[in-house]
Amino acid sequence: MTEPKSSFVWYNGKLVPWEKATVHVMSHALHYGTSWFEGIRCYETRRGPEIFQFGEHVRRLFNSCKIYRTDIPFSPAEIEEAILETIRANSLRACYIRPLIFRGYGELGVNPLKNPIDVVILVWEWGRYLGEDGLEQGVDVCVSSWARAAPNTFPTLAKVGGNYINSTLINMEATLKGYTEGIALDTNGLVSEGAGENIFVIQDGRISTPPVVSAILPGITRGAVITLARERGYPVIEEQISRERLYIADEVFLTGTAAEVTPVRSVDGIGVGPGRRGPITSRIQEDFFDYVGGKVEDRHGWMTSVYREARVGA
Ligand code: PPE
Repeated sequence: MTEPKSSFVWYNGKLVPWEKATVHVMSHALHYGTSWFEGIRCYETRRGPEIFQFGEHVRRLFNSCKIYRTDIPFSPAEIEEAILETIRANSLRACYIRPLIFRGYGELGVNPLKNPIDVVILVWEWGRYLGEDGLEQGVDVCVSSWARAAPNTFPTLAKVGGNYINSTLINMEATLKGYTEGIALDTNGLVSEGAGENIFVIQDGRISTPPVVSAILPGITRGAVITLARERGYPVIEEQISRERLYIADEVFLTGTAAEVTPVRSVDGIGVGPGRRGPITSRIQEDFFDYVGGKVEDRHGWMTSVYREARVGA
């Protein structure tokens, strides 16, 4: 396990050396989970380094903060520019990008409103989230005994630090039992998502994925994969999915910025289809990696060049 690291971190408007990007232990976020973040990937393409779905991620970051009445002290264009600057300062060509907004050191107590809103941007090289083998062979997952948040408890559309304490329970349970990842159900007992990924189920050539009301984070990779699959002519529907459909599916796969498109080969020890990556999953993986790798034209305008001219008036 190597610790993530690069040279510079963007911290409230300035680039600082990685080692200097620290917080006081009295920071609100450390005590109460009051942080909002994104995970974005920059890919090395034939056209140069490009960020996948840049605008969508920055938009979701602002929406996550809006739900929690947190005004980011920078505009979306300034955050975008800061991200580009951070990648360039670190001379990275392919990396994972983690903008993080958090309530800092001010008062203690659950009311966060008087605490400062700090903004950091971290970039580093992050390889295969669920393992290199996982992408080809598929991963083994289990259904977690932990459910996702009930409606009107922890808003799942917000990518907020506090929500991830649930993800850690799901992932720890799975990995300590020898699985690569855990799949959570919602409080109705229907399939929701992985600890850090959305899930797709394929049966008889039809692709299904849980809808937003199944307590999912509506993934940006999920959205792109739905578009790519439909372009290939596969019907994709958002529908509530019962647990047992995972056991009888022909194919199952996970999507996420970190996880990309990863096949699932077993659920609770039951082989999915023939127990290896299936043909539709392979096709979708290929389409996804061709797109983000710049092997095909950027027909949807999903890619943003890192070394484009700096925007005027950002
Ligand atoms: N659900 C959850 C709970 C989730 O954390 C992610 C992303 C997704 C779905 C997929 O969303 P998207 O990346 O927009 O396609 N998880 C991020 C963090 C993972 C981590 O361990 O940290 C990610 O993939 O970047």
